[in-house]
Amino acid sequence: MKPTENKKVLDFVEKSAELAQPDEIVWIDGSEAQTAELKAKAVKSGELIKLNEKLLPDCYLHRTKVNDVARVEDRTFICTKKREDAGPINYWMDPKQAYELTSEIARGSMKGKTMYVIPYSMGVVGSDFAKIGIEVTDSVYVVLNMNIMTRVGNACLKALGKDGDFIKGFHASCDIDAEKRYIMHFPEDDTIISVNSAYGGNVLLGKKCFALRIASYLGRTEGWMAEHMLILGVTFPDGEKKYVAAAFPSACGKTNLAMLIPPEHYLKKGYKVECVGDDIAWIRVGKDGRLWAVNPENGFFGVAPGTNEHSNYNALQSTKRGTIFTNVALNTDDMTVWWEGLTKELPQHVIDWTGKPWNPEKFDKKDKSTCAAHPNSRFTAPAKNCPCVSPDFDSLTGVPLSAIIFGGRRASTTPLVFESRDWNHGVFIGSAMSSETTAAAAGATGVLRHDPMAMKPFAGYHMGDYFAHWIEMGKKVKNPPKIFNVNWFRQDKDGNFMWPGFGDNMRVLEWILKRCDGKVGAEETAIGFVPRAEDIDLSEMDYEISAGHPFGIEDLKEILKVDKSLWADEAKEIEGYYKGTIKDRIPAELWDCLETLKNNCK
Ligand code: OXD
Ligand code: MN
Repeated sequence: MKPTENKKVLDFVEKSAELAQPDEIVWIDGSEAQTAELKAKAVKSGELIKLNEKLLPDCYLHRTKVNDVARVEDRTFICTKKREDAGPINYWMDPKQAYELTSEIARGSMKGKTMYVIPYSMGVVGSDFAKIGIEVTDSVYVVLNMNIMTRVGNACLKALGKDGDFIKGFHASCDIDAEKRYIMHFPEDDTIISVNSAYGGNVLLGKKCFALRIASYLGRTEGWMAEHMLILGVTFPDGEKKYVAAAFPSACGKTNLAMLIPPEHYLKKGYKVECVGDDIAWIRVGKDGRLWAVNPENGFFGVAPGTNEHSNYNALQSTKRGTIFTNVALNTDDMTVWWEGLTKELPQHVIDWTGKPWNPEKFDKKDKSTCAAHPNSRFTAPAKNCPCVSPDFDSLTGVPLSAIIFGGRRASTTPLVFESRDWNHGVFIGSAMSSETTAAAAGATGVLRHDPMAMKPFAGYHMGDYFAHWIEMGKKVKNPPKIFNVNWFRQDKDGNFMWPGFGDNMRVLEWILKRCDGKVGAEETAIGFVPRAEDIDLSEMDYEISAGHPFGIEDLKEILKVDKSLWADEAKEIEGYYKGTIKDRIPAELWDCLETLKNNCK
């Protein structure tokens, strides 16, 4: 029996089945019994490897094909009727052509297979923020991951009722042929089509495809925002709680910041940090004139390498049960998982992410091809596992934002932290963000690229219009959050990181939140307000920049410095990006900010 009478849902499922021709259709109901059955099926087929039940209960390992390990930005399209509406930095395809092309590829591709229908909600079912999607897929791996990452099952169909609208998602694994891989978005039709991939970011359609690309488009038309941001809450010793949202490009530490453990002396004073979300924020203007945010996801799709007890204890704990690992290494001594950075000692009996025995003697930190785990290997872990998950995680109203933080990976130029002069200047700072590329997307790593608001790969429409939407939102908020920029990645001339990052970022967060309350001063510089070094708490700091060089106030001064000549170059670079890449639709307010920056750096 079909679990819904919603004709639009039934039509979508029928049309998808007509095209892909599966042998059977299974509706995902969200029950534990069905989930257990699917896990057993995936283990039997070899899609999942069951891990040690004692050490990692209900955890599994999955390996993708070696040609399918990251998001593929050059095969990700925004298919609007008018090319210019997708803008200059999205790949565009005519919708008719895109439908024809993907239909051709997907036709008959589920023969002999099961098509699963996943009703899911981004956001708590029934909240004002929540939106429903239906994803059809031929992959059990996708079903099981969506089950962790979103709220899945009959409750979503019930919320949809007989006539409710939803985002249609069609995923067919086909032959995982990289040449025929397409991730298509039709924002004007509320539709996503993904073929020939089985990597998370390309196929868990609720995540980047819906919650960012389609949702950013919806947000613009409906007056809200979908952002690539973590959300965290800080509780002060007096019990007051404040929330912050922060946008960093992929694999730049959003999960680490979202789950930060403050240094010991902060904990002793009673500070607490709680995680509301690690990747995506949906933000609306509340009745009180503040911005309110929810995390529409229900789990973490985090980068595994580098995660360990010290770097991110909370993330590691989150992966201890009910987790699906993708492309990490398998430790055959005890059927647990391993990745570079998990332990100092290298395990001796390991199968690498491609399924081959790994030779620890050949491991060379600097050569990614010798790694046991893929650099973009991931864990899909339920948010409720996280020891510091916020009690507001399931809040229907979301949390009010005191600050928005932008950041990127910059070896030079950008100071540890600075504050914008006002909302529009903050939008300018976000629009001018650039960062060194990481393994989260296919292509070279370590190359500096512009990534406005960390949304370069995720804005579902013209980037100039997206900037204008930010400016418009600023006009609607009576009490806007203050906007900051941070850079945890400054390097000295020998390439050593000058700031410890991780838990010590609390010191910067404290300054930021004090600024929001007007409790601390700052120095006005050419680029905005920068802390006075003595206003950042450096007590009990334990970091050596390099051998015999413990971090001190002089180092802090160095990474707070604003070098006008570097910023004059940066202004030229931003101007080149605006004029040469975005080209049009950039709001006048941002050109004014650029002019001010140029003048300030003369
Ligand atoms: C992610 C990404 O997976 O940004 O979150 O690539
Ligand atoms: Mn992300």
